[in-house]
Amino acid sequence: MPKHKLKPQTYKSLLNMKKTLLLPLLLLIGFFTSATAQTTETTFPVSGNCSMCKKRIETALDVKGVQEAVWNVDTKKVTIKYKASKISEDELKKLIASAGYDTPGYTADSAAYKKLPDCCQYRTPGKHSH
Ligand SMILES: [Cu+2]
Repeated sequence: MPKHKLKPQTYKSLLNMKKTLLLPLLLLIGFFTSATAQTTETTFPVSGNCSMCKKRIETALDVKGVQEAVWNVDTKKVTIKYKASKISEDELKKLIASAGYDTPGYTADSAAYKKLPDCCQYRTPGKHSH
């Protein structure tokens, strides 16, 4: 039987199928809504100079539990969307510090800071060449 010649019976069973699918679909939507609700957003200052710093800071935050990390070169602040069940704000700050950047409560790892290019050494004024 060609597929486009559906009998009324078949339509009915299709409608029934839609009803049966509705419940799991609603459950699925509920699941995603609650998953979104578990996302925590935080913003705090992070020292830095330029787009290279931005890349380094954001790369340091590219870990499990972090959904989005954006460092703003103008405000020198990072905004992180993360799952508090997977990672804590303190851990996020430690990641940034270990990449060589100061953030409230955590001073940059000095070895990592020394490795930064001159232009990125945010503690030395006047070295900013870009
Ligand atoms: Cu830089």
